[in-house]
This record gives sequence, C-alpha cells and structure tokens, in this order.
Amino acid sequence: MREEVVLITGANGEIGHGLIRYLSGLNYTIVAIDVNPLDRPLRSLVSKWIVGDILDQILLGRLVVEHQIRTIYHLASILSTKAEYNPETAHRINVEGTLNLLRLAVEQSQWQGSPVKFIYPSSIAAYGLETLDQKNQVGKVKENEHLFPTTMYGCNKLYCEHLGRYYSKHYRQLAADSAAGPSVDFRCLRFPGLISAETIPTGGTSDYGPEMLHAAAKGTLYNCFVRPDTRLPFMVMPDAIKSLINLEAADQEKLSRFVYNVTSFNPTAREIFEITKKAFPDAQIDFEVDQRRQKIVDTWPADVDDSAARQDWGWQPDFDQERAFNEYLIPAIRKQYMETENH
Ligand code: AKB
Repeated sequence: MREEVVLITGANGEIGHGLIRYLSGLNYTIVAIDVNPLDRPLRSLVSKWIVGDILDQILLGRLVVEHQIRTIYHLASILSTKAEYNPETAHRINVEGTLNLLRLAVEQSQWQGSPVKFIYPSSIAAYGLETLDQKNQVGKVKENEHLFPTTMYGCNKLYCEHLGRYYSKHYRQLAADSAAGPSVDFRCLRFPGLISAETIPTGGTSDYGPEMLHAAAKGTLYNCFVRPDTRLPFMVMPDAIKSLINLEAADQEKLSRFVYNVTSFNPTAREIFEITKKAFPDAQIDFEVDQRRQKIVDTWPADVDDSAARQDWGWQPDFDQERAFNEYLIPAIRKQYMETENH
C-alpha cells in the first residue's frame, strides 16, 4: 500500500522551514520538494526530500504513483521583487507550477476517492490600490476589494486563487464524466508580510521588516528601501504556520469562501526602526528609498480585514505587535546570532 504523506513544495523557503518543523513534531510523514537540496537541519524531519522543479511533469507524475498524498502545501513561488526582473519566468513558476500541482491534486483525489486538500498561500500583493491617498483612506481591505495588482507576482497569486476555485468547483464541467470523481479541496490564505526569527526572506518587497531586524542583530549596516511612514500588515512565522494548520484542519462545511485574509499587526517602517533601535542600540539603519519598490508597497493595503477567517474557522493570531517583537523575534534573533558568533 502506498504511504499517506503530506507534500510540501518550496520546502526550503521561510514558510517551509516553519511548517516542516511543526508537522514533523506531530509525526506527519512529509515529502519535501525544492529546486535546491533541502537545508541540512530539515533533512531528518522529513521522510523524503526531492531536488526537483514543479514544472517537471515526469517528476510530479512519479509522486502521484508513489504516494498517497492527503494534503499539499504548495509554497513554491517567486516573490514580488524578484519576479519583476524576469516576469515570464515568474509566471511559469508561479502559475504553470501551481497548475501542475492542481492537476496532480485532481489525479490524487480521483485515485483516492476523496478530495485532496490543497493549501495555498496567496498574498496582500493580490491587492492594488490606485493612489497613496486611497491606501491611507480605505482602512481594512476585505477579500473582494481593490483586486488590481501591479506586480507579476500579485497577478499570479490572484489568478492562482481563481484557478484553485475552478479546480475545486468547475473542473472539466462539460466533460461527459465530469461528475465521476471528487475534485480538489482548495483553501487559500492571503498572507501579509511575514517575519521569521529563523530565516531571512529573499526577493520580496515586504522584506525591509525582517531585513532590518536581522541586520541589526548581526551588527551590519542596513539601508531601508521604503519611506519611514510606509505601513503594511505583518505577521510572525509561528502565526503564519498556525493559520495554515488551522485552515487545513477546518471543517469544510464551515468555510464560506476559498480565500481568507489573515493578519496580526501593521507597523510603519519607522515603528519597526524604533523597536529595532531600542533592542539593538548600536544598529546602523538608514532610510535610502528605492522609489520603484516604494511604488509597489504603496499599492498594497495598510491593513486587511480578517473577520471572515475569525468567524469561519476561529482564526486568532497569538502574537500582537508587542509580543511579536518582545517575546518572539528579538530574543530568538539575538540568541541565533550570539550562537553563530560563539562558533
Ligand atoms: C513579497 O514581498 O513579495 C512577499 C509578499 C507580501 O507576498 N513577502
């Protein structure tokens, strides 16, 4: 009999790290896939790690045959800043890659006779506010508002949300055998900027938050690429993992939508600077605004409304701004770099 597993794509990324640690602690059998060899500390936590590309149909075909996949956490993607340097490549990975995984999920669902859960992290990049005035005036943005992304990554995420809905509800709706088998159980979170104590993100436009904090702890100069008054919603990694796990576990009947906002706090870059300076008084932080990246962040909402997630599946972050910095990020980051120095 094939082994029942959880499949995680983009396993080496920030969310992958947190998720693998969490699920392995609960003794889940994990198959991890990434374009690079899985980071060494994670290897003993998974049952199998594969170096491979989600565009490789043969590899994905093999996965379907070899495993009984009960949940897919499809984390692999090219983030917003990196995607702007090669939008077509980003499209291939972000959209075609997701399409391949959805196709895999349909095949698995039909083999198993029950829907495979497909957990998909989307992003506040799916939004696109037209002006800074509008951003400052709209308040908390709901899931179905202001969906005019200006980045390739944002367009990709928004489209993949629709693909997930299509694969769940309307897949091959005209085919003679369309009622033949169950389809995918697609569930999506729109994440704010994420901050982890363990890893530093690469290629995103909300990266100034985590970069500032990690640079300060390492004692390196940091030039923040957005204006001090820039405001975005953020969440720490343990809450991001919690939201993925809780959405996966939620009763399907309780879910009134496919896509849910989740968030916890929304500081300005100046507030992150002040908190960082207080914790690391010797930190060297300047503001050197990159107008083009600023323009992207100015289209993302200053806050999002996550009341649907709270209502439908009891979403509630564990870390508000105070706890996030003082009880998680600052102590853990400080410890991490002190340990690195002592080795
Ligand atoms: C990015 O900046 O691209 C990501 C995101 C907000 O989705 N961190």
